[in-house]
Formats: sequence, C-alpha cells, structure tokens
Amino acid sequence: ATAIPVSRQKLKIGLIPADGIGQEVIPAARAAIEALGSEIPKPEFFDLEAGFEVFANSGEALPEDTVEALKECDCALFGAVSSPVKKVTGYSSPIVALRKRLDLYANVRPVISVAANPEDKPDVDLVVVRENTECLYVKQETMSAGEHGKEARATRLITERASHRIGKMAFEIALGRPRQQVTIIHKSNVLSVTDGLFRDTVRAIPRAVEGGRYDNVKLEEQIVDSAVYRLFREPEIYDVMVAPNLYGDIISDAAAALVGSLGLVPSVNAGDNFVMGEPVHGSAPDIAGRGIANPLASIRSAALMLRHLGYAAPADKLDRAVNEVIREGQILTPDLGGKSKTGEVLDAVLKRL
Ligand code: GGG
Repeated sequence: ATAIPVSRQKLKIGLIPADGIGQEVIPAARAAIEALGSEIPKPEFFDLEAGFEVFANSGEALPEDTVEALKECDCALFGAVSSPVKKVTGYSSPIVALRKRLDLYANVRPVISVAANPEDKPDVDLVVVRENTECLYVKQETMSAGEHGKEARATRLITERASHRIGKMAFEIALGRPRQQVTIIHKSNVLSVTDGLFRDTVRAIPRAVEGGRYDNVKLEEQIVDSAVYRLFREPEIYDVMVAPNLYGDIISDAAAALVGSLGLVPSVNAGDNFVMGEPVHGSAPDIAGRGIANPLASIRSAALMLRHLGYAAPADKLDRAVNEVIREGQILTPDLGGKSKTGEVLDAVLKRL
C-alpha cells in the first residue's frame, strides 16, 4: 500500500490485544518489533483496551480513552475480538467501530504461500482489498412483526466515495506488484443498485485518474460466487481482488485455506493518515489460554504495518524470518500440524532476525 511519509525519532505503537488469543499473539508481535533494534525508530508501546471482555467488565467495548490514545500514536496492532452471535444490549463490535472512527477504510489482506525454495514463485500470491467502512457493516438492522411472523431487515450502504477510494487503493497496490491486475468482486447481476455502483465506480477509476496512471493495470471482474469457486480451483488467476466489506471478509478467510491456516494471514486496516495491523483470524476461544495460538499472522501484520509506514527493509526481514520458520517446518503450532507452543514459534522467528 502507499507509504505514509515519515521521519521520526520514535515509533508510537498502540497495542490492543482485545479478546481470546489476541492476548497471546500481540505480545509476540511486539517482541518481534523490538527485536528489529535500530532498524526502525525506537518503538514506544501503549497498552490499550477494547473487546467483549472489556465490555463485560466496564460496559464499554471501545473505551473513549483507547480511541484518544490511538490518535496520539503513529500506528497500532489489534488482536482479535469475540463478538457474541446473539445481540447483547449495549454491545457493538469494537473493531468495526474502530475502523470507522479512525476512517481506516481499507483492509488489505495479502494471502501468499511459502514456496519450498526461497527462489521459487509462491503458488498463491494475491491480495484481498476489502472495503472497511460500509456495506452491511453499517449495522442498521430492524425487526418487525410481519404477516407470517418476524421480519428482519438490514441496510446495505454502498457509496461512490467509499467505492472510489477503495478502488484507488487496489489500483495503487496493483501498481507495486508484477502482474498489475485488479479483479472487482461483486454480485451486480442480482444486487444491481448497490453492487452495481461498486462495480461501475471501480471500473471508472482508470478514466477518472489523470495522467494515465493505471493504464497498464489489467482490470477484470467476477461475480462473487464464481470468484470463490475459481479461487479454490485456480488461485493463480488472481492478483489484487477488490471487494465490498462482507465479500472481502469471506473471501480472505476462505483464501487462508489455500495457504495452510488462518493463523498465517495478516492484514492492515489503512486510512490516509493511520495504519493498524491485525491478524485475519479471530479470537479462537477454543484454544485461548493454552499457549498454542499461531503468532505468525500477527508478526506478519506487524511487518505489513511497518511496510505501510515506509520501513520496507525491516518489514522484509520479519517476513523472511517467518517464511524460514514455515519452510523448515520443525517448529509449528497445531493449526499447521505441529506441536509447538506460541512462545517456541516466536523464539524461532527471533532467532532468525
Ligand atoms: N482479527 C480479526 C477478528 O477479530 N475477527 C473476528 C471478527 O471478525 N469478529 C467480528 C467482530 O466481533 O466484530
């Protein structure tokens, strides 16, 4: 993604582990950043709260103090959140709120496999660019009594502004990749108004942007259901996939299956002025507290965050260390078929830095 120009003595990093295994993997990402030493400005960490557990204790899932503290930070790392599947009065997802409050309109999720030989091309190498602020995530839902029982409705908002800026982010990312291809994911054969606007707005970007900046970017489109089918049959056809919020979430989780585990897939929530790394996986309550969560998605998210801030060399170093640990296959957590603990995987990464 586009780097935010920086020149700073210190790097102020907000840490929000939130729920479940977020409490185990974010400290691992912190340790990996610290191990970079003088290759980045001296990191200063701020421990911040959010999540369902915080809500259960205090009545607030996203304390105002957390939002205010983040505004003073250069960047942040978020772990995972355990939103209940049933409505809980007064609770609303803190990560959805945080993305909106900080206008982190893009969730950039690279899904890249690790080739057996470092010189070889990976079998899967794609980036899902998920719109982060609207679609069904505006969370305007109502229930009413209908003729045949309850009727539930949800508003789905797609705007030209949000579609344009996420589309532009996708084109910019494509420019930095060898294949330079963007695929718009939509369902405008059925949702012709909402997905139609998303599709048409992204399609119009190369013409709308002056100077022919995107003239060499190949633009494709795909209906979301067939896109998922083809993702599993022939992932190599994709380079950058740009999608409205819900499709982007589903596609990137599904694509994680192609690279072995959700525990490997990083993301950044990016806006024009702030970036927040976040592993794609959730809070995994089934394994929380057992010390077996995979820290690699969080370490990769830290790398992605640093890359976004312009620190490409230290980001590469983190990525290389993670890839070596995966390639060697000796020290892996159970999601990858191993028996190692979170701390052992972290140590293996640190040893390679
Ligand atoms: N790190 C991603 C994450 O926490 N995923 C779980 C998720 O999407 N939860 C939705 C929510 O609780 O808001």
